[in-house]
Amino acid sequence: SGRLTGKTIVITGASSGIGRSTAIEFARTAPKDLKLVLTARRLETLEEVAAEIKKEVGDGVKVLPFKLDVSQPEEVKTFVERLPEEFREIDVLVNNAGLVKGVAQAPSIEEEDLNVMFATNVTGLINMTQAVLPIFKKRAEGGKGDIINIGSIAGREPYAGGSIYCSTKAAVKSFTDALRKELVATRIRVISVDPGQVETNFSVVRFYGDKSKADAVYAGCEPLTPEDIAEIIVFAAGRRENVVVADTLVFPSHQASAGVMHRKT
Ligand code: NDP
Ligand code: 8X3
Repeated sequence: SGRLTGKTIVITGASSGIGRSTAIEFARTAPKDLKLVLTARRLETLEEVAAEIKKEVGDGVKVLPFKLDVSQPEEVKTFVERLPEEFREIDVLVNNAGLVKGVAQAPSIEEEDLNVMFATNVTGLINMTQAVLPIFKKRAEGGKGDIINIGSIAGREPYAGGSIYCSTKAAVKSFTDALRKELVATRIRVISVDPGQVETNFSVVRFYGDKSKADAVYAGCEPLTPEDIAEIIVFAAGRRENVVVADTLVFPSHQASAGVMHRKT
């Protein structure tokens, strides 16, 4: 939509799944004068996404692949100053980077898994928000810009074998909802998108690379595609300035809660 023309958009975790699809969807929706900063740990994969966007929409969209590990506070703190000047006037931050590790239950949860999930999903998201908000707050009317946080059904409904991941997403929900209240006197929009089951690399990462275990998660189901979530993110960012898509929960039709899944046998 015309409302997105000329915007600068930062996406974390843009090398795969929902983040990657969101980058492509923004480019398709606003193929003129958009600036996309694509961040993740894998720079080469980001470069492939950038090439794909260029092939599809041409040179109207400027894409900057940028290596950034959100779990490293020092990298995040210096992120904005390390951007080339033409990409620093950020309008939209999509806090999408996140992961789950394992299905272990207490007291068998690996310390490393616990730490990486919190450092990425929670501290990383908060640090990114704090790095970008000062740019938003300099603008008129108390500030302007969009923070779009990717939560999860897991943040609303914790399940056995997901205690840590669910805790991280509950923390994202609380941070998001508090932030919206803190910024109520501004034009800064705090937007939450909470997906249910989406087929991405998510379950492959959960099972430490075991593809057959990941596939079993979706057996007999028709999960959402990352494009489905990307469309909702881009829709929210493209609304009229006074419209805040504050909170969304998105399921595929066979899913009715974290645990209620209809499987075809
Ligand atoms: P993917 O595994 O496909 O993508 C995850 C992305 O996060 C990758 O681009 C990865 O890039 C990036 N990432 C992971 N760790 C870091 C880090 N430390 N710093 C920067 N980037 C990082 O999974 P999804 O697309 O499914 O996940 C995206 C978000 O959606 C997550 O927050 C997830 O919790 C959430 N979600 C997913 C659901 C699902 O069913 N798939 C449902 C609900 C929410 P790289 O490895 O290159 O760093
Ligand atoms: C991912 C959804 O239910 O697999 O956030 O944890 S779930």
